Amino acid sequence: MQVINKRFLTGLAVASSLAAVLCGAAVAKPLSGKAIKGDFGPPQGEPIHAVLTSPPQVPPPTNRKYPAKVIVDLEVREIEKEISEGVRYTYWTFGGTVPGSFIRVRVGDTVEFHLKNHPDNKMPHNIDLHGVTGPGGGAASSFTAPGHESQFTFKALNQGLYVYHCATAPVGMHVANGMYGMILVEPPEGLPKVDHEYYVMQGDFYTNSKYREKGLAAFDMEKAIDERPTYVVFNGAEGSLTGDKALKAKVGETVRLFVGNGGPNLVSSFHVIGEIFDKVWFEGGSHFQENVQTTLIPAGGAVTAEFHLDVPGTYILVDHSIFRAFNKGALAMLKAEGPENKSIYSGKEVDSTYLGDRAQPSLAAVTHAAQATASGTLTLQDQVKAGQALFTGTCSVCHQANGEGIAGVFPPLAKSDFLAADPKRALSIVLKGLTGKVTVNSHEYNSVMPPMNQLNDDEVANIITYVLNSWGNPGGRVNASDVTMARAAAGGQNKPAHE
Ligand code: HEC
Ligand SMILES: [Cu+2]
Repeated sequence: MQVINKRFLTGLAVASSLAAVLCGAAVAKPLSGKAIKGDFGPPQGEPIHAVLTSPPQVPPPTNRKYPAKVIVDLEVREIEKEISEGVRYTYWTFGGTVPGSFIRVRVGDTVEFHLKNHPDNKMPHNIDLHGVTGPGGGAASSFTAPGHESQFTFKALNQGLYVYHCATAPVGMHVANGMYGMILVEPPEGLPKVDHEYYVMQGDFYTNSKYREKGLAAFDMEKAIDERPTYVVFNGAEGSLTGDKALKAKVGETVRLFVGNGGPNLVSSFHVIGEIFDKVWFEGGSHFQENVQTTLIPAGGAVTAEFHLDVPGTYILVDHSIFRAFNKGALAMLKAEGPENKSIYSGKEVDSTYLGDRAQPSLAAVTHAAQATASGTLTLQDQVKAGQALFTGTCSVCHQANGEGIAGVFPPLAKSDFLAADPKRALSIVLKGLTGKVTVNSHEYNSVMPPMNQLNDDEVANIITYVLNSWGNPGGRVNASDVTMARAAAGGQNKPAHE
């Protein structure tokens, strides 16, 4: 688009000068005589091979005071990887990762771009870099069949942070499968030094199976057209930047995030819980805004955001379209270590009530149970472990981790006589919720439990089995088909909300 606009504007300029002087020859003169912004002349020195990095890493600054010829070698790989615990997806990638390799050049550089399409790939691909001045941003010159390589050259005339993506038909499908990344075109003087630079990019994914449904998920064109993503994630997969893989920094340091949005459909309301961006170069451009809470990143757009870390803890990166964060995966973490500063914040590590099961780095037990179910080897132990992991994020908010509840507000599940009297009733309580008077261990409750129908049948069975086998409860076991029956009895309105 940007390219087209620029052409359009140039056209306008030509047209208006034409109108002014009424002479075609006179127009050519001022245009050719003017130095083009961002053109620092021919490349100098030896050609340089660009350092490409995988997310969340960013290549080092160019530290160059002159324009050079920079050679970029980028290989397209089609690979199967996890999009969520136990869920595999076939990604199409630039450089083997989603987002693709980060490219860093200096304004005025002449970039010789080599796009390789690995022979094992099934699809043709190309690349449109938003930092390119020229039709298609390189797309027309880079169409590459599997086992082939294309080459084209461009001069990086505009500084800024730019998205690149595949533009081979069907374009939306190539982008939805992960074919996007970023190129930073540094200003002539480079960027000010900071302690950490990280590369984070959001994307929406459309699968033919439900959210977190284990197994191999395939691309779903209809959902993509309808803009109903199954996953919205940072750096290609749910949990790619949580737990041990969280971004890291120390108190007192300044962090610079290069944040892009590959789309293909959604716009991101990018926010870091517990931080304020000191500066945001919005839309990847040259101006910054200060003291920003949430910044909007268009599909195919980017921002550079900087903040100083004043207190330790875990900061949560989200798309503040918040169901995406808690129910589709758009959640990442930055862990800041260092001394507390109680005058700024009283201090607490992670707010696990806020984060639910996202506070945990892994739901491996849930994945294991799903695999065991598929192979017919599910044990009581598997169910209990999976149920415990799920209980933590779903039920513990109210019933508490130890099942004791909160007196007068949330009834206990530990040694609950109400539960023991009819364990299967608990299934419909989870599916349908519960309102009105209930008496648990001779205390009356008259409150509301919302339906938990975001859980699938396996998950409900495992949670109830865990509850029945914990805290001195009578034991017992519930399986997924019991839940299926309870759901059917509850009527069609209780279909799992996972999509
Ligand atoms: C938002 C708070 C909340 C969440 C989350 C919640 N519950 Fe409840 N639960 C309640 C309340 C309140 C009641 C009592 C409702 C009433 O007074 O009618 C209740 C009642 C129950 C009961 C029957 C009473 C008893 O103590 O035996 C069971 C069983 C139960 N919940 C299980 C669960 C399970 C399992 C989960 C997780 C899948 C869960 N609840 C999630 C609030 C919650
Ligand atoms: Cu492609």
